[in-house]
Amino acid sequence: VKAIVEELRATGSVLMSLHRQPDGDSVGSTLAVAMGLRRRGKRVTVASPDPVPRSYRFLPGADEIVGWAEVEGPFDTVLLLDCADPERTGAPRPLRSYGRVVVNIDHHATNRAYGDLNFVDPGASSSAELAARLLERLGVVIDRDIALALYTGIATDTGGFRYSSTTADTHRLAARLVDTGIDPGEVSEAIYEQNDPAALRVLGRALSTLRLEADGRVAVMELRRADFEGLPPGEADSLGIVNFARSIAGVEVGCLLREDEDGIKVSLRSKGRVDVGAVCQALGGGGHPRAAGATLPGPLPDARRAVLAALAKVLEPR
Ligand SMILES: [Mn+2]
Repeated sequence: VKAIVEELRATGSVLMSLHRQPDGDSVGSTLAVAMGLRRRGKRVTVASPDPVPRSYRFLPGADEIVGWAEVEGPFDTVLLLDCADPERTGAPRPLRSYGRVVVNIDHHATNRAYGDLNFVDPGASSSAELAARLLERLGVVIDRDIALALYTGIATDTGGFRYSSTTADTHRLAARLVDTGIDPGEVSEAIYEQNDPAALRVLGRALSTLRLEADGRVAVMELRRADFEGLPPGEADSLGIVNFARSIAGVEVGCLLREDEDGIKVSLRSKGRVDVGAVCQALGGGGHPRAAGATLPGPLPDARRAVLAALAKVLEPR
């Protein structure tokens, strides 16, 4: 962290990027650090490969995020948070062509320390938790706006403080953030209660395909392209459809298969006994032990077979 703090103290301009299909942690941790750096007099540009989902557009600075086509360099520093691998930024050119130093801050266990400077802690609940530690080391005062962004990252990546990645430290940090004057109820409403009715209908279609496999230990749902036609990207994701599959009694892994232009997007969620991060890595994807994803070639029934075969290998016999 020391080398990163020194780099960010010395830098004049910073390019940051969200990851593809940005979630609350990607948007929250990145905007928090961007605000902190701007307050220290740095010129900061935040790029994103995909539009910011509607549920995170209330965050200060979200409307200043630009597409990669608008990025003009060069910058002193390229700084990424929550990007398990550099491909996730969707940058059209190698990251090193945008700046002389690439800094990588993340909590994904699959992160391979691809930066020149790396701060990777898989024990952290979220990249926002790491962002808070960094801002503190930079001497940035965490005000209400920064707290709002950090809180959003932590609350979304811990599933509302429900996952076991939530530690006493996570709660202590959240308490400090709430002390700045943010209202957790308002944040929850902004994130979870702005659903598009069309997205809920997509959820309904997914639920209607629910099937139990592997002796009731895997629940699978499917979405075909026609099921979410016309819905802005990310809108259905924000409902956490796959979590409904995991929520069933006796189910260890929830699975959502979704037809996409690149193939079949697979999302897996585990209650903890099965490491779905490893399963998705074997399928060419990645993620966390309890939440991971991969993209497989279609058609859908083939992808379904491949996922169930990969899960059968790791499900311990009862
Ligand atoms: Mn994250």
